[in-house]
Amino acid sequence: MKKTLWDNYAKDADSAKTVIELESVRTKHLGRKSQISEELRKLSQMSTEEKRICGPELQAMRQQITADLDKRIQQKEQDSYDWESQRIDVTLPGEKRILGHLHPITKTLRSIEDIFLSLGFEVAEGPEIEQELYNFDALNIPKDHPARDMQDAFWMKEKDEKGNALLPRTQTSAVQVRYMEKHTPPFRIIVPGKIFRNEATDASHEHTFHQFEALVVGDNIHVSHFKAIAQDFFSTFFEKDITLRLRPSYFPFTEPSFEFDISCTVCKGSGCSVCKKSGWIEVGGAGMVHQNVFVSAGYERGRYTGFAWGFGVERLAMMKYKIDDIRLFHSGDLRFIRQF
Ligand code: FA5
Repeated sequence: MKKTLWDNYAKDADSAKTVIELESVRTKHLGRKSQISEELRKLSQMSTEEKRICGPELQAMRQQITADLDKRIQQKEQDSYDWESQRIDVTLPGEKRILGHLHPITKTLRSIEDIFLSLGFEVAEGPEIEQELYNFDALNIPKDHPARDMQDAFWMKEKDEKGNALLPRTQTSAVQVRYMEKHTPPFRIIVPGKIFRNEATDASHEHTFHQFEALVVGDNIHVSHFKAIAQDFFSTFFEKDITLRLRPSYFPFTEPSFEFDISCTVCKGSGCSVCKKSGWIEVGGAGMVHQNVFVSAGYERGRYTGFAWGFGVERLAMMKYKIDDIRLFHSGDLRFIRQF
């Protein structure tokens, strides 16, 4: 019986040419309707003695056929593998992959940070959702002060856990008192960050944009320090000699306050469409830190002097890359982004 089972199986297995045919042999010789299954079913009618002999014999035959089939299938798979189609031609040109890259604003922020780090400044940060206290009150802008209208704010419906009114900050100046509360002069920091204003947009105004604040506080800091550092920064940033101009202005948190212009990087001051024929471009506000702000931070009135400025990052990027509409930065238009 054993021999017949094996011979029948081996005959079929030898004539099978493919893996599929070998699988049919498996069904025929090991499946439910196979002879071996038939013999196994008959065991129940046999005597105990017969069962003791035939049972293990049939199981061993099953295992032998299974093992032999597995071996044959593995061999067939190897023989029929199409090695040629898997060959890699290393001389073929590579496929070009589209890589992402940094957004022009991120690039601009990074180059600003690099320049200031090389001048010995530290980079400080603050939250984008800010307390009314740091964004306004501590900066010498009390609630009923008309200067609040200089920057239209969005307000949050929720207050924080201590009941403080919250808003998306309208200026990076909000970080000034936050930083000073925790640090003692002398120090020099820049604060790059995103800010938000409830404004109508046009080619040079966004509701969401970036500023970078500079704050230098110590003994005997004066306007000439500010001018020298700004001159150095702009010449390095634009990789050309830049002339600065300060005009008197008003900010509640600085006294005196300035509006800050640089010579037009496009026409070098002779007058063009970018500078509206004036030869100058306004880039930010600045001034000597008001003593009331130092008092808000817990410093003694009159103990320190310092300067601060807040420059618009998009405006600088527009001049550097010659972009004529600020709204392009957040447009999500890949034709624009891919140029950088
Ligand atoms: C301020 O935000 C003051 N915090 C600046 C400051 C800091 C003064 C420290 C004194 C001391 P102002 O609102 O002018 O000032 O904004 C400063 C700069 O941000 C502007 O000169 C401009 O470059 C940029 N800016 C202002 N509004 C917008 C806007 N809607 N879109 C894009 N850039 C803007």
